Amino acid sequence: MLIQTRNDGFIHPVSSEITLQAAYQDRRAMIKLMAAGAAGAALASWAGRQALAQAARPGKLAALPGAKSAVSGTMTMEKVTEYKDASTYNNFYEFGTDKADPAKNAHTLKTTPWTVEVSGLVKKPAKYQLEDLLKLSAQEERIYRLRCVEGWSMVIPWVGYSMSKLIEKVEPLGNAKYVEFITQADPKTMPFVGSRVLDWPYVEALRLDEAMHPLTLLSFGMYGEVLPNQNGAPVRLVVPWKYGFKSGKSIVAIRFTDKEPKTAWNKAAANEYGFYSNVNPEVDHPRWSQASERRIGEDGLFAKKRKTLMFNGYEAQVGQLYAGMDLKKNF
Ligand SMILES: Nc1nc2c(c(=O)[nH]1)N[C@H]1C(S)=C(S)[C@@H](COP(=O)(O)O)O[C@H]1N2
Ligand SMILES: [Mo]
Repeated sequence: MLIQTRNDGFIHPVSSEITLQAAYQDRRAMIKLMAAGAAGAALASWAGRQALAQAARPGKLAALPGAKSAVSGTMTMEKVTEYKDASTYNNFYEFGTDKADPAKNAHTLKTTPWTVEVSGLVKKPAKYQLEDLLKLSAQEERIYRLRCVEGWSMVIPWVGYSMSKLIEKVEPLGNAKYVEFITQADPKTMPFVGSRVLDWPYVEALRLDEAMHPLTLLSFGMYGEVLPNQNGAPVRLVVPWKYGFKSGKSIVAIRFTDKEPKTAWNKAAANEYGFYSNVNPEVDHPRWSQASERRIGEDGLFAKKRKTLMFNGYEAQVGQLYAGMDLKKNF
């Protein structure tokens, strides 16, 4: 039996399971198409595209299927970005600052064995082997928009589960207010760790209630497979209503604190990158507008840009987290 083994740490499914997964995904596609048929041709073609995009595994890495999520806001009518674009146009500065660098260089990242240490203000600090973290909750598939602060966006089907599942397991203490995500910084396998662009390791953080929000995803895969290294293997965060840099890749430690943690981009340029970094078309970056965005893969260079939505389109789900806050001050 030969299966892709770039992420050797994952338990590889036996061939009978692979057949089952393929059948399951086709069945899902069928059901979607049938349901859409009743609702009209336009919807059918949309559902067909969606179903196809999701049913067709790129077949590059080990399968990691997820059941359709029941969390509100995890489905979108928009066309899913091609896997090729999502895995070759990346920001992962540990592997270089050019968008093409991570896909070229991240093969050196060693994702097995992988441990995530949870510490700080929790009742049950723990060290999780990746395999145990994967099994902590059922994998879900969620299609999220990811909006980079630089003005481009993608639509990606992620696989993972709500960060809240892990938080509930470790039981935060009453004085825990923030969650810090510390990512891998290994100069031996990450060629640009040591460069002076950022202060390594790349650290990001959320307020505890943001981390607990059901949309905050601890992600292990995309497009029905384990994450490619360049997208943050073997485990990353996806916070869909914030600029992309809040979604730390290749996480090795999670720390609960009572003080707002110092984060990588905030340390690099505090006037440009605030702690919150919620997607907001009305709050510009000091050097450029944030009112519109370019969708990777879809829009040509001269095509009209899309309007950026408040909280990246997730306002109904997350708006109440910021009730009463001045979002211009807390940018
Ligand atoms: N460790 C680490 N995580 C990171 C980054 C990084 O440079 N290092 N870049 C961030 C930025 S700016 C973006 S837009 C997203 C990009 O994720 P993607 O390549 O999967 O689309 O990852 C974020 N997570
Ligand atoms: Mo970004």
